[in-house]
Amino acid sequence: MPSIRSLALLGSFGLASAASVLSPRSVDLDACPGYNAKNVKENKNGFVADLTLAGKACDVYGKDLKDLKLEVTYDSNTRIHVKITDPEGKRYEVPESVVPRPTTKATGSAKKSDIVFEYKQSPFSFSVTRRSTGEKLFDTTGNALIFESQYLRLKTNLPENPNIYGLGEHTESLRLNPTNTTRTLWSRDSYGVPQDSNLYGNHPVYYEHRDSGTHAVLMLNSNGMDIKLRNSNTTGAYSLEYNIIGGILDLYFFAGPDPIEVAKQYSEVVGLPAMMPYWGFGFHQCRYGYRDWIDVAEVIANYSMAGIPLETMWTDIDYMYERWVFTLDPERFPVDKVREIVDYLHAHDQHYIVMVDPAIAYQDYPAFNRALESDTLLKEANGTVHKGVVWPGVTAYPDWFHPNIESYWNNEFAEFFNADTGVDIDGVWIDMNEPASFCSYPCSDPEGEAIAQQMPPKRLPVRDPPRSIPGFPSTYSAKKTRSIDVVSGAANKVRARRASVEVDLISPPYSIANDAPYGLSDRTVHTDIVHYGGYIEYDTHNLYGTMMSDATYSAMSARRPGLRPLIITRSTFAGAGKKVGKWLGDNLSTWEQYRWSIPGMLGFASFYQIPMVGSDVCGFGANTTETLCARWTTLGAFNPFFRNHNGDTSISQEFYRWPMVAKAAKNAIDIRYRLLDYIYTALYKQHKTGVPLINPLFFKYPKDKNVYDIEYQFIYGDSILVSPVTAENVTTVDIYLPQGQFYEFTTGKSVKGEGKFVTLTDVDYDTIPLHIIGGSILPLRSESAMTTTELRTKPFNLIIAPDSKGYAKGSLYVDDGESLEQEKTLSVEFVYKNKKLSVKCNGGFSGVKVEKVTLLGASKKRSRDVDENGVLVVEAEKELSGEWTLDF
Ligand code: MIG
Repeated sequence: MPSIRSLALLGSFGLASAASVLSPRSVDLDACPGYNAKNVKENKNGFVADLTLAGKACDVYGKDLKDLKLEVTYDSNTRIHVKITDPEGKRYEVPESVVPRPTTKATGSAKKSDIVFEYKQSPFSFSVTRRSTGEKLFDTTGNALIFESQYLRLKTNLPENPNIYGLGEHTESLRLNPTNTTRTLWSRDSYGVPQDSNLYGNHPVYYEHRDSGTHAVLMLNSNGMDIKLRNSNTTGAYSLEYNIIGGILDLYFFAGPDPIEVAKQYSEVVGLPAMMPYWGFGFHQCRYGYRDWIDVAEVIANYSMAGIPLETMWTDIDYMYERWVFTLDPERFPVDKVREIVDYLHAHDQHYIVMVDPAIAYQDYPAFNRALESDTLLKEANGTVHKGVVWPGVTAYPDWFHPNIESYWNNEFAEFFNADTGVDIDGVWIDMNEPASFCSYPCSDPEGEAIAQQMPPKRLPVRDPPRSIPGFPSTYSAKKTRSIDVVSGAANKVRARRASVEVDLISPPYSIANDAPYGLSDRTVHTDIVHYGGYIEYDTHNLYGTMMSDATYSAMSARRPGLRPLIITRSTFAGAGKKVGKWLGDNLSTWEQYRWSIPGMLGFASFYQIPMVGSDVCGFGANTTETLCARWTTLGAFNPFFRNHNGDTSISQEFYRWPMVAKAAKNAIDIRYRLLDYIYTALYKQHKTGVPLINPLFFKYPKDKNVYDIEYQFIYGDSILVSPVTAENVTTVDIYLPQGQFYEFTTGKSVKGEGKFVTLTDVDYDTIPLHIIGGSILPLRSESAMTTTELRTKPFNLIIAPDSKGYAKGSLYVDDGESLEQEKTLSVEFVYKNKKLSVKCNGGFSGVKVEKVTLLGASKKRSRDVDENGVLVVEAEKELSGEWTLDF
């Protein structure tokens, strides 16, 4: 049945018609009839029912579906799965190939479950209640369910002033403003990561924390959506409302009640995160705009001369010939020079990472030609290649659904990143995979003049005269340009559209609040493009980055079988952490964005199960300052992924550029590296169980109301409270110390937490306040090192930080640091009680030594070796094997 809108679509794609389609309309959604539940059939773990439209269709944004199917399954006694879809199950659902669903059989039941599903038949509404307290966690009473072809609406009532977290990727506060937040999920190249905007990744899960417990709700849907948190100005009631433009309602409820339990339960659906190589926790240096190989070599040499540990050097798109993926610029990054750099790095136990973009230059060159031959590019309905505009100019986009894509992508990696003849990378950085285009919709003439003008400026000329770099064999000399035949792509001026009158894939009736001027298809692949297997970009847009991540994981494993790939991506969807880490994209060098990087990091590591995460340290866009860069360096050392990255037009910001920053970097890396096995153990735990490797305060102190809003302090691992200075031009910070025993990390001095804010003063620019939480034992390497390879040879110093009852515990996991399958590992449990340390080791990984044990909070009366801060250091030459004890 053709609507006026779709007729407009079939006519012109000009901006005028797009704009008229986007005009908002105000409708009373609750005046819609909703559905009646009938034919309820119980089964062992739940029930199914039919839902039929309960009255006259309201057809707000299309046609109401008359019949729906409801399926409620108690997957376990802590998880309920609720699915509402069309009876035939023909609608698009997030493909199992991208997010495989749990394969374990349902074991829960309405009688035993911690959370209970209840419903009213007419009109149909449902609630999820916590059995132990009787509280309604989710409750749609009074809010009509709307289910139309391109519009789904589900709204739950919430308690007053609820504590809602998640729904990223965003730059909002950690605890979302419950009175007026709209979270839009639609992957977008979002330079400057603005607030109130859709960003690169999409994580439709929220955690709600109450005094009585925490639960989470996942809406497993990849279509564009607005999730609205509001409180009504008439009734004052709080609510959360999903407005989704396709797919089905596919909900998972996680019971908690402990917040860390919720994180674990969420990981049971989306998957546990990948284990990363040990060296991945080393310090990474990057920038956009390293002009040539000699710039790169110089930075490596400068770090070494400055005595600042550099684990991994990165290169951005600068290395590419005209920014075509899988090419090298023969003048600026000739293959022999790049190989020389890689050899140098590897000889010094350092690593190399470069960027790969998904968009392939529409040019006559091998990577493009092979993509054509293997038929793996996204195409228009008329069979021609779909074009966008990215760095190289006109580009084509891989179709990650295509059955040939794995062999295509694996082959490009095998050829270009060949260890013997090409660029032997250790990890890879994938960008622009929203996917991004510079071309504004309708991008009707990607070969035309208008597009050429949108292109980024040409690079700087090749440099002369030659320079020599300490430690590198050759000096620089310019080479003649290799000539490459550039054949312009076949004319494709006629843009065929998917001529469907049923749905409007370009300008659907409900417009999500996508922060792009020309709609869903603006500056990305167009939403009417059909992928292999019939998947439409409209439905799968939010999965593009995750699918590229999966393909890249397979390509990296194929070229180096058996080794854990380190892949850092920009766009993510729920479950992406199974394969990759993530950086927070193009932030700016401002104090505000320095602060925002903390909730940004916590979102991914603690809520979305993507633990390998960090911001661009010192900031990407705009110019940093010495003090901002110093502070951000000390904070960055407590991001799981620690990388200094910078934009091409910003001033240089490598750590050695300013004395204050160099000092900050040395201090912070020293601590980070001594703690590296501690955080590696925490990642291993998350990889195995879903327990987050860093935590917001409420994860650890769920009963303390004062911490629900705290977002600039966090817990690194489960035992170190990190409290950075957050403002410019000050050396003080007000930090919250929950009730309990703490110790200053650097001095070991005991500090009693009283559930109050305390002011720290004289916090120098090169330090960051750290407190060990009483009750923990931390395995620290006895000293830091210039590389993580060297670090692994150091013995351990065990720090015992007892709680007020004199008890502490901790753990340590050691393996070879890089193999996917480990032959031998070491798992150690430490317990301190009754003044005795007990150590229990498991596994055959041998040769790991303890050199010292340090007891904090020791009484001066006990021994004259106890210093004025209550620190007692005991020399203890021990191996971590078997079981042993040490008396104090
Ligand atoms: O349009 O490759 O977020 O880290 O330096 C910008 C150049 C493309 C965006 C990435 C940024 C990277 C830059 N890229």
